[in-house]
Amino acid sequence: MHSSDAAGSCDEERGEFWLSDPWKVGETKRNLSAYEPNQVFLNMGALRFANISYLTGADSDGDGRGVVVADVTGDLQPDLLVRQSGGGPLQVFRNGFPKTGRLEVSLRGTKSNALGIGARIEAQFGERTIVRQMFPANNFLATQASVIRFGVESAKTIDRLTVRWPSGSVQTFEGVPTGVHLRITEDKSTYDTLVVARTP
Ligand SMILES: [Ca+2]
Repeated sequence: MHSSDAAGSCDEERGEFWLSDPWKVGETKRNLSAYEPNQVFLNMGALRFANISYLTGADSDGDGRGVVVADVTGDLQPDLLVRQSGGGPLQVFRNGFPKTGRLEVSLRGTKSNALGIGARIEAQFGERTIVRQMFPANNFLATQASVIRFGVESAKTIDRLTVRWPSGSVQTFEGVPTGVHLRITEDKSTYDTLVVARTP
């Protein structure tokens, strides 16, 4: 990477700055995102999202760069790991929202790739269908575990769980319990239950 001149003037009052050598960001303690706080949105359904950043404690104005979803507390409620550019500790945000029904699914491919990357999973319960794709590398410089996470509200069972593998194989399971982590192996007629969620 080579040094370069600024394209225009910087408004320092708004936190703008220019470094001709971007490798010196950490050394100069500057903030690449001009202190824009991280934001968290709550899915309200029907394509509506509420900005709940101020409620989460995750609205740090640090240089957030990598974020992954992980369940660090073992209760199937997803937590967040955030890494800042330029140093600072890894930030862990424990999910303190009211617990909801959850289902985790991981895959083991036999004809497809080992982790089922690219597989499409559909969970049908009641009047709802949730579709997820196994694609763990979902943001800049961060990769999360190869796990599909469904929020299923109060549903105790998934009426129909369908896995469409990259190989073309399709598997369907009916009456799948929630509150667990399932491991589904390609073309195997039964699934394995790995974790049962801890009760609060
Ligand atoms: Ca958790």
